[in-house]
Amino acid sequence: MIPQVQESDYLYSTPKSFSTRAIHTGQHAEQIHGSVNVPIHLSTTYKQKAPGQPYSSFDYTRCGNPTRAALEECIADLEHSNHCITFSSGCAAMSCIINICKHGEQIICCDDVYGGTQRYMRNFTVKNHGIEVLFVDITDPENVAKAVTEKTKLIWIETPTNPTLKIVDIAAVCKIAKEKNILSVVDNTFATPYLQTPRDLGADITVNSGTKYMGGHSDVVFGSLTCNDKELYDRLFFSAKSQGGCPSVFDCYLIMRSLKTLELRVRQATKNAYIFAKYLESNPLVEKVIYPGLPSHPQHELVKRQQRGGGAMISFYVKGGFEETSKLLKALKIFTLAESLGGVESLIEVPSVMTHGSVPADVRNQLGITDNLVRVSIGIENVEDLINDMEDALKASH
Ligand code: P1T
Repeated sequence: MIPQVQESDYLYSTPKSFSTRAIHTGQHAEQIHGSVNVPIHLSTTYKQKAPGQPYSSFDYTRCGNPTRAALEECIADLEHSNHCITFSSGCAAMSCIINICKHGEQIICCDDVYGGTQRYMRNFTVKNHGIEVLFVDITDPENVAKAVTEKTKLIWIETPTNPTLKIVDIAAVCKIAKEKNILSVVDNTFATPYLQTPRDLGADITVNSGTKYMGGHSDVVFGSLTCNDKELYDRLFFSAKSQGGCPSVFDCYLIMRSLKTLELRVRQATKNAYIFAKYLESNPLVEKVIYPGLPSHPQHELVKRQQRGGGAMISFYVKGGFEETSKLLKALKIFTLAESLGGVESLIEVPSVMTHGSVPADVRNQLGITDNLVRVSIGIENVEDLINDMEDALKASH
């Protein structure tokens, strides 16, 4: 039986004119031929009238490009921000931000954070750059207040977290950060600007792996950051252009194209995920379901306060261990066993040996990233087909 649902069950509110802004902001008809779509400007360099006098603001594509500028204007608008910088990956956006910290300073990072973010912080930020990183359970804002020292320069928030879908109270943590003059960053990859706008809750910087929902078709690796403050933007832009992780112009075009359907995709995937999570909860071969949109999530009230819906990521524990989990993954026909998330197709993975394999084993165990924890990214397929696929595979695994 497919659970029957109403829109208000899985979407709590909607951002104003989201699709209108996604389709139009920064994307004006081109002046010479009237092309409706923003052209792909492949030129790496720009002719100048005289030395130091370019025709417009562009002189070299690593530092700026007309296609990219159109996209950046659009993303800034969707994230309720004044400025945006785009990157060749989410990790490039992350390292650009972290690299504005200096030797001897300190970062507080939520403990359950994407494995790649942890890898960068543990290996480069700490070991090579001499910046201390404290991994703290910041789902309790009190823990942030306790961890802050005079050296703290940045608080890194990811919410919902990857992969255990814990929720950080953005407003509460950013308030502490603001009082102490510390920069706050929110990785908004899982929620997307459609379901959550951290800037409205006091975050200084929002970062996204556009590889996920923004791109939405598992065919572009991309990242972005947004902020409001011009002086902060200038520091971040200096970091970005110096490190050189700018995105390809063709990828910018693909992301711009995908953003136009972000609302439609996220709405459908969220609806599917809510139905799918309810189904999982009813299956006796599933030990526990973690889905922010269900009342069983310990922070569901906070989710309803700070997100516009539960999103399309679900984690669950399969009854048994790695053997049952492996059998389940083998038996699935529609879900694809693969890392990443946010595409139109449903993906499934085992974080302990895939996305979070680089996290030390003791830290994984402490966070509950065990070998029977499975993470699914629900796509926009027919949800009945997804449920039937999972039902058959669960039966085959036990
Ligand atoms: O892959 P990249 O575009 O560099 O994005 C890194 C990243 C940043 N932040 C979050 C919350 C992420 O989930 C990721 C990438 N995550 C996966 C590939 C994954 O399967 O979880």
